[in-house]
Amino acid sequence: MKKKIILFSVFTAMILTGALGIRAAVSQAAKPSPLQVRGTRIVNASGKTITLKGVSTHGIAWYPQYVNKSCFQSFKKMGANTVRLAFYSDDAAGYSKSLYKKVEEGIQAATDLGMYVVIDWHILSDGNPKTNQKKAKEFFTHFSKKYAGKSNILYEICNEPNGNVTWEKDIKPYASQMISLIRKYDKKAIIIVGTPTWSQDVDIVAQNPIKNQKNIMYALHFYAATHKDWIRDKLKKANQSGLPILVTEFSICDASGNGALDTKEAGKWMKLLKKYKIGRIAWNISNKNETSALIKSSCQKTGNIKKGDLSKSGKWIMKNW
Ligand code: IDC
Repeated sequence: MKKKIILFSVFTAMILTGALGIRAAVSQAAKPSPLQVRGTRIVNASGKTITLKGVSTHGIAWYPQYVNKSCFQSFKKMGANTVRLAFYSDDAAGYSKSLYKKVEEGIQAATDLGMYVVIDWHILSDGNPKTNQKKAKEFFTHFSKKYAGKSNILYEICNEPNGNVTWEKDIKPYASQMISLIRKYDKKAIIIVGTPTWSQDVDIVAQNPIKNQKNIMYALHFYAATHKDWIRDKLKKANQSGLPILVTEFSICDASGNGALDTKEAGKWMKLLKKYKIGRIAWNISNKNETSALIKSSCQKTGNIKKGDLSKSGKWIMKNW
């Protein structure tokens, strides 16, 4: 009888610790450690270097169906710890205030999964960040107020400045204003600033970065079949002078988001990013008929995406990033 009781209590204890163990794991996943910029790197609360590996949505006006938990979870299983929500700022590219809700859904989904989220103000055809700055202010006021103090939010304030735009006259003043605006509410979150020439000229920014602000990083974007040694040289130069860089967008096709893949150049990029421990976010979560789409165009699923559902670029990236 005694034996039976002992066996029973051992068994109960096992079940209990098992259940608690699972619970602990879940709640751990739900709370990513707050990030800060230290030197050229991102570290967590205990000072450990964190390399962000992420996937970016396509424009959420065009592909809102992929902004859901099951979809993000699929990429998490394949190694992603970050999701970037691309919110195009130009009216012609689908800007609409009604899409704030989609961004919020995306943040919730990523937060539930314990993932980091980059809220991306996706300027593109509106090459100068000042063009739509009024809307940008409204956007970042809304989100920084709502998510102030959450440990998993990063703000990317201007995707890719381009055209007749300079760091000194346009981007830096824009960034300074937006940083002050965000910091009114969110004192700590990492803010990522776009750089001239579609976020390539990190070397120019490194000569005159933003001063007296914490947790600021600078964007570098590449499409491996177009952007090769000369952009990697910019990255090396900027990194060596101490500029904290995050690759908030890349693919291994050409800069149109389409065309042939260049895995040789992509391999060189990955090697360099790993060496410097620079984070990287892959463009784009959709099944659009273009080679940068991570999901193959014959796949209609918007969640529970498996390796077999990925496009060629998707497969290469998930294997090699
Ligand atoms: C591309 C999309 C494509 C869309 C186009 C215009 O892949 O489907 O039609 O934008 O909105 C960027 C931009 C990113 C581009 C991508 C590929 O940040 O918005 O997406 N790209 O051209 N910079 C360099 C390349």
